Amino acid sequence: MWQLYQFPICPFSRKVRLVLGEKGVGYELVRESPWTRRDEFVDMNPAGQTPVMVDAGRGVVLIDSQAIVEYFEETVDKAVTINGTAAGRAEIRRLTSWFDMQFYRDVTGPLLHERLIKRIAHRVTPDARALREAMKGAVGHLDYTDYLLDHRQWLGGATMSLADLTAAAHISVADYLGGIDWKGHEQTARWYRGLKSRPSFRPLLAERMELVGPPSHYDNPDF
Ligand SMILES: N[C@@H](CCC(=O)N[C@@H](CS)C(=O)NCC(=O)O)C(=O)O
Repeated sequence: MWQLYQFPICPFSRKVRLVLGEKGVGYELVRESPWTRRDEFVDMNPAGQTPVMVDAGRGVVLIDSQAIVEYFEETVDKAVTINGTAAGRAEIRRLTSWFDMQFYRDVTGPLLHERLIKRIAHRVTPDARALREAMKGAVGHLDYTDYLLDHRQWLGGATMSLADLTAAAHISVADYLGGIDWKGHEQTARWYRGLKSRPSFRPLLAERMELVGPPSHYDNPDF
């Protein structure tokens, strides 16, 4: 049985969980708080980052969300998430990387640092300026997803793909942390409502971190 080392609002773990959910791969959750740098976890992943997936029975350890999802793309036929032509797959990979790098740098990373890690690990209050910057960054990113969805049915093209699951993973964490102002982003909100109602998404929306809760609209599939 696979075990996934993660914490509930890690966007990279959510990306993996959405892919596993779509593909119907079973796994057990193991709670890990990477900011504590637990020795046994750092021994397993020298980067000390979540997610990590382990199949102890077969001696397989997978590290890094992209490496993990590509492993399951290669080994599970159901629900291909990097699909289409070579050019189409390149576009899916570009957008996946866009959310994992740029969106994380501008939005998810600062929000996690300010609202969660500072509170839980350092017991200090968030920096209001950094929070404002992250929320401003989210507006710019959602303007871009609105633009993409004006031209395509899904972010990466005509069918749902890893680009959508990755974007939704990051946006869901930013939304949990109160960093998304949905006003004026109807295209993205409509797309996100569709993803939120998928069976792969529902368990994620039900989970909570200690000390830091989401706004009331967060798990409403119609919002
Ligand atoms: N490239 C990695 C990034 C993983 C990552 O940054 N995870 C965060 C939690 S969401 C983490 O463990 N941060 C702790 C650290 O970087 O020390 C992936 O895609 O898995």
